[in-house]
Amino acid sequence: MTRVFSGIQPSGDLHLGNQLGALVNWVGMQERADCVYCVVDLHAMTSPAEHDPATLRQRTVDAATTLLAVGVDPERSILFVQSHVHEHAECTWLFNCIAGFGELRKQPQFKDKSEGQESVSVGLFDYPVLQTSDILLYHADEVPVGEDQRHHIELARDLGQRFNHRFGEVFTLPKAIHPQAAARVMDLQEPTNKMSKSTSSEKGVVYLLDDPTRIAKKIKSAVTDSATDIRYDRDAKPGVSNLLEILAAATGRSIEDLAAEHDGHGYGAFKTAVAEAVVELLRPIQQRHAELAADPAEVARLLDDGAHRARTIAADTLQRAKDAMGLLPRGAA
Ligand code: ATP
Ligand code: LTN
Repeated sequence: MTRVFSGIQPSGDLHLGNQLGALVNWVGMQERADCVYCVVDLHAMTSPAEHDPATLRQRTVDAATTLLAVGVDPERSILFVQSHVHEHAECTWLFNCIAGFGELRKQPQFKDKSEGQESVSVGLFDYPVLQTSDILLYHADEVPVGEDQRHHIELARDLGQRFNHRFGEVFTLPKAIHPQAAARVMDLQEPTNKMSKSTSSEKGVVYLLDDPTRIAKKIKSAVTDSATDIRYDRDAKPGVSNLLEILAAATGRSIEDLAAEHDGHGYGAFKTAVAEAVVELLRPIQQRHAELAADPAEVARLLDDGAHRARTIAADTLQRAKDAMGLLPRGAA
């Protein structure tokens, strides 16, 4: 069976963009593949801003709970927290010794995130090597990610190939897949920017756990334009188009149908319809989240089981890699 691996950083509360752009696909892929999903807390420590320990810990539990709530099934898939499987950090050292300084320095995400920063950690520089370990330890065939991660997956392929060439076949070379998103969700206040966890104003972001009143308020104050027609045109009408796209993804109907139905009735009624659809979409997720959050021991048990199953795979791969590289096996001389 195809093995799928993906990870999400606990760098903020998950929002409608994450759900429609990525998590819906994570859940759907469980039907056809053997899926391993990871809350990548070690990656979240690399952001240029100093991280707050209590916040990191809370966000890690929240992200895992939300993944369970949206439908990641711990029976069928492996769901775990990256730092619970120490093989990721150890394998990163092995890859550090075959990765080139030059190829890491050129990584677009590193260039973006380090530019203009007063101090940049070695962790941020090494981020893609840790991501390589995440993927290669599980022999992943497919890695569903956003377009922005393309270079990181290419690096994982390059490092895997280099390793296999020098030391013998240990790693499977993965390929990035970019499943069609249910929607590319833009910020409600600045509809030309994507909705993002690390945004400056929460007003433009619908969080998966926002209550119905807050969801309605945010959608009703979404920036549109001074006209009144409802049609899909990302350039001329970014705000209205974003709402149409959200409504289509939330109801499973086509954008054309919805535009035809709502055109001529004004933005107010249209926004009410979008708000109702989003509230209905999130209701079951919020219900399931509340049940899980009321039972932290159960969440801890599920994550412990996930770490155990992940580790069985990762430890085996790491041992083969260490042997291949000539590290002396324990107990041998
Ligand atoms: P950050 O602000 O830390 O970059 P983010 O909210 O933009 O966070 P990521 O952690 O980069 O999200 O992405 C997690 C997944 O969610 C990725 O697969 C990404 O493509 C998807 N995603 C994030 N934001 C959106 C969005 N607005 N629309 C559609 N998909 C999105
Ligand atoms: N860098 C990714 C998160 C991530 C990941 C991974 C994704 C870390 N390790 C392994 C896929 C596979 C991001 O920021 N979206």
